[in-house]
Amino acid sequence: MNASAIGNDDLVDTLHRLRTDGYVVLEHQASESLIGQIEEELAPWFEATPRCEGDFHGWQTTRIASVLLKSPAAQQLLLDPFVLRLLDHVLAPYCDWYQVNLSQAIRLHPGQRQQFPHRDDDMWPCSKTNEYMVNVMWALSDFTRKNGATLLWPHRHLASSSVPDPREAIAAEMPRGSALIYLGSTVHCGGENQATTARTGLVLSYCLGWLKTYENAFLAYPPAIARSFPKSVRDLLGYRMHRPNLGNWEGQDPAIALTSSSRVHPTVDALPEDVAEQLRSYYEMNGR
Ligand SMILES: O=C(O)CCC(=O)C(=O)O
Ligand SMILES: [Fe+2]
Repeated sequence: MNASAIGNDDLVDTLHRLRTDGYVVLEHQASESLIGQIEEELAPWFEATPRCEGDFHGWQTTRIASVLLKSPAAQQLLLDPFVLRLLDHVLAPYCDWYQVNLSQAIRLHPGQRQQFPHRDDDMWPCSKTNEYMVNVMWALSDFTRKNGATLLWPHRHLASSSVPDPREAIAAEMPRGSALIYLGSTVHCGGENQATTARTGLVLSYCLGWLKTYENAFLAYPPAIARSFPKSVRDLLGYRMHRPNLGNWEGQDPAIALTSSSRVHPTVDALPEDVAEQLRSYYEMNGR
């Protein structure tokens, strides 16, 4: 990974492009050896997993879920420091902490038609005044217009909904190891694969910590599995309390489920400092 070479100017510039265009490409963000390792770990899963069923997920497409388990090396991409710094600006101001929305490897086989243009954040059916999610599509193969590179409609995240003109789409052409970052509000879709070889990407997506996620993290990575993950990954999966009081287990920080199966616990407050202070002054003022 070359994130350490990225300075603050790059962060400001990348954030600006992400917010303005709705997407940005970081070329060669991951090392060839890391991408090779992920590819190797996912190969048997791609071999074994049947093709998707449905017009949205694509009939000539293979998708692999629970990637952080099936490819432990992919956890390094999840924790890419530069990506996390971007999320600190785009998502962190609107939640206690942001979380993994999904991990999904996507292989578009030759003949896969163009996907329906959509906004991923339409999963959450409400009007939005800030971003709810950010996707990172890691290129595990080269992405070209011919093999189905993700199509994006720049600036459409700011516009009203209507099916956009395919002629206005940009194809996120990028070499293997690059990262396409796009907002949940960005109109996009998988391209048509007119090539003779597959296009493979790995989507790691992040969303506000208080949302219901696309992939159920606690079934994908139950305590017996999550226990062996680094804390930084477990935190991103939601093995922590989202203040105030969201996501607890037996009234406690859900992280205790990794070390204890006891079901006899006190329910404890998990409050942000300003709320805790509000409660304290309420009782002080009322003399109790
Ligand atoms: O495969 C791609 O390029 C994009 C897939 C996508 O947008 C989706 O499945 O939501
Ligand atoms: Fe999508």
